[in-house]
This record gives sequence, C-alpha cells and structure tokens, in this order.
Amino acid sequence: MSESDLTVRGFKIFKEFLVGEAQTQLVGEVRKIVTAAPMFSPLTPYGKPMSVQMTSAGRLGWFADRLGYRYQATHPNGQAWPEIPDAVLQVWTEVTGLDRSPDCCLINFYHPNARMGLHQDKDEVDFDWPVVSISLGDDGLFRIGGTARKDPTESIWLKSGDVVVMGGEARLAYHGIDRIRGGSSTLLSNGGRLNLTLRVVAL
Ligand code: MD3
Ligand code: FE
Repeated sequence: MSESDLTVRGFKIFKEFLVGEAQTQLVGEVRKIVTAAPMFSPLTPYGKPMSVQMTSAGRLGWFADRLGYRYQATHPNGQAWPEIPDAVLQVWTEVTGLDRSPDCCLINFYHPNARMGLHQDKDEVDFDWPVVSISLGDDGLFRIGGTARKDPTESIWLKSGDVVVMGGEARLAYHGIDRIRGGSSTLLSNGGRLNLTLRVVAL
C-alpha cells in the first residue's frame, strides 16, 4: 500500500489505484460486457425496482426479484454472463495476492440520484474470501458500519480509480452508498458512477 492509502474498520482503501489510461481501459471493458449483458434494475422483495442498475460478468451473476436475492449462471435474458476481463482479474490479484479467481464481477451503475441502502453481503458461501470493489466515474459517498445494523457508521468519499478490499472482520460489515456527486468526474461521457465488485461466490 502507498502513503495515501488507508484502512478504515478493516476496509483497505487503495486511493487512485487505477489512474489515467487504466481507468479508460476498464470503462471500455465494462461497455463490452454491457453490450452482451444489458444492465437491468433488480426488483426488491417488495417489488420496487432498485435505483441502481446492474449486470454481471463471470461464472455467476447476482440477480434479485420478488423471490429474493441470489446468484445465477445466466443473465435474465437466458444467456451465460460474459467472462471477467483480464484487466479486472489483474486488479483482484494485485490487491488480494490470492491464487483463486473471483466467480462474479457485479457491475453497478449509479445515476446521480441512485443510492444503495445499508446492507450486508451474505449471499456467498464462504465469508473467508475478501470482496474487492473498484470505483469508476463520479464520486460516491460510501457508508461503513459494523457487523450489527445498529453499530455506528462513518462515511468516506470513494473516487474514480479507488479500490477497496473488504476482508476479515470487514467482510460482514454493513455498508451502502448514500450519495453520488454528479459531475465530479469526466470519465463516463454521460456521468454517473460505476462500481465493479469482485466476489468468490461458491466452492
Ligand atoms: C463491504 N456495492 O454491490 S462497493 C454491493 O459501491 C455493494 O456499488 C456498493 O455494496 C457499490 O453489494 C459498495 C463496496 C463493498 C462491496 C462489497 C462489500 C463493500 C463491502 C462486502 C462486504 C463488506
Ligand atoms: Fe454490498
């Protein structure tokens, strides 16, 4: 880790891990994935669409409808998800040092008015594997709590190119995105924030 990196409650934050051309390259990879596997807004169990749009790459993708949250091997259009791009796998390897590749690269897109409520990621089989998040585009206000919903939270702005590793105790921490700072980045021509989340899902 470098001078500007920080650890907040077990969240390892690599500030601007990706700069310049590396960010542009990842956006290009995301565009290819979205062409093959279009973004959709999953339904919450209450039947209301989430404000975040998403799609996935990898062996398993995340999906939600009235039946609940789950990983599945196909996009809602019935096709297999695209492969996780090598440039994305390279980030995973560099920040985790693991031999095992992630099963899922969830791609979340936030319009400036989108948000993601405080939640835990518990749909995976083994919480010993870390989760890696890559932020691209507009700044997002990331809220981090503890392992109980009532635990106090603190907020940090994630910027384009920041990479976060959630391992150990942080793996089951409550977290969410409260706000997007629209117009804070020119990386995405139509604005907004992309987040790539890499996870080992199953054995
Ligand atoms: C902390 N996404 O997709 S990434 C999600 O920016 C999600 O799109 C947010 O929370 C986003 O589930 C936050 C950071 C993140 C991802 C996974 C985590 C934080 C996490 C898993 C455990 C603890
Ligand atoms: Fe999450």
